[in-house]
Amino acid sequence: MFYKQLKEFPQDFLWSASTSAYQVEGAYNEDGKGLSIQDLHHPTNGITDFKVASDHYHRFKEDVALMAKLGLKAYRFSISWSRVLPEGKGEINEKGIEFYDQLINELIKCHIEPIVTIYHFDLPLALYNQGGWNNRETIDAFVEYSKILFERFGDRVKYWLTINEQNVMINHPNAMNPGKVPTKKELYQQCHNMFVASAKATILCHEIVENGKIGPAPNITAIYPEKCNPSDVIASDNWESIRCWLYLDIAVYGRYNSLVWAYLEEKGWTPTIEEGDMEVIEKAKPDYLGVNYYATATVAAAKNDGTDCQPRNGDQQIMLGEEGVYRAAQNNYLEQTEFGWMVDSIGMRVTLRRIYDRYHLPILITENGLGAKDVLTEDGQIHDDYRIDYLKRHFHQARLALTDGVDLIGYCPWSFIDLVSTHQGYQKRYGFVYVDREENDLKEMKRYEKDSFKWYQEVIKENGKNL
Ligand code: BGP
Repeated sequence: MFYKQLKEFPQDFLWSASTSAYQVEGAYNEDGKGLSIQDLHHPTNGITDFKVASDHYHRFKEDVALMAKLGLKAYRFSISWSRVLPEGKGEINEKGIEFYDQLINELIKCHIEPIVTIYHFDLPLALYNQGGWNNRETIDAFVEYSKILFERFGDRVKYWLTINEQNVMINHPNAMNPGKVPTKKELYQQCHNMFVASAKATILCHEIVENGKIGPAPNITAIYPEKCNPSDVIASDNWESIRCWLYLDIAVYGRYNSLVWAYLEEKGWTPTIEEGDMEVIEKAKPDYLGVNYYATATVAAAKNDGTDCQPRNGDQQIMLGEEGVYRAAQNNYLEQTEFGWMVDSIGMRVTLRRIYDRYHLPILITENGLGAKDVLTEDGQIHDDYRIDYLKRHFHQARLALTDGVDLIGYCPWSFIDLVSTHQGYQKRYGFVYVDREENDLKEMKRYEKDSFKWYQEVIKENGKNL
């Protein structure tokens, strides 16, 4: 649809940016922090581990000052579970609480709304060693941990996100399981346990945090059929339900997606649902939906002949296909980033429209951005015009989605500052702020504003009116 005029971004639009604790903080074993599963990460191919990261733990004041200079209205970050509870439960590490207290106070002082993700991929190692999400006691630990956060920070933090990309943790389990990779049956049990945990945290947030708003933050994307062949459409529906709707249907409607349930039954992967689980899940009502969006996916009908799953390296955006369910296909209408992720700004509008149409809840884009090999010039500049171009196109589509009627409340590009990419360390950078370090040479970690920093600063200043 062509519009004569596009809607303005609302005055209180949350122009934001994202990070996550283990990718940005460093200080992995300081001030009483317990280890998380990410701290076991051993560098491969010269890629850094997460031990020092961007040293935000020690430089948060300088970083918040940069956020203020950028003009951010909000900042999405995650809390490290094992910094607050070194064993995942039990004794609180007051030093950990102190760090987040200071960070939150600094943000508030700069009029930046904190948006907190409770759990972003960094399960405490102690819990992992006791079975992790296979063990229902992890549900109780998550609830205990969430309660501490709501009680300690709920007076200042009003926007909460339960679990980052639960769907990625289930569909791409390698990075979350330093030991043995769980079977699919185990993964869907873990998935169910996480559903119960988030539901309990959602209910608790509403009880404890005055005017608190809480929602999930899965990685959602529209799935396209390769052709208008109806069998391709069936395959794209299959994958869209398995990858996306399962997670949001549970959160919003409190029920398992019927297509996914049929799939789980067929595979013998249905989870054990204990008495009371579905009541809790149904009772928990999110206030908004966090959505991480990077790229659409295109699929073709499964052949079910043993060749549907491609033996190549997948990551959270690169599909492998699944025998008898769908095959990965090429989309020749789209470009790719240098790391092989599809670039599809219009696909973001498609995704937002589908989500809003299905759930009618406010949407916060909790992640979206371009990972690239940035270059620091001798005179301290980073000319990331490719990132500006990427974001400009996506922001424009966000505005179109807003004009389409989607209740979009904010946008948190990934990432505020360079941080450790999950697979490519500092070779793949996302930030508005450059951090001068290499994979294994920490240098001084000086911060530099990229060209995209200045561009985003303007966008925020004029409330996106030229997008
Ligand atoms: C999302 C994760 C983030 C972040 C981002 C970029 O899936 O929620 O933690 O890492 O993807 O991905 P990568 O770091 O692999 O480039």
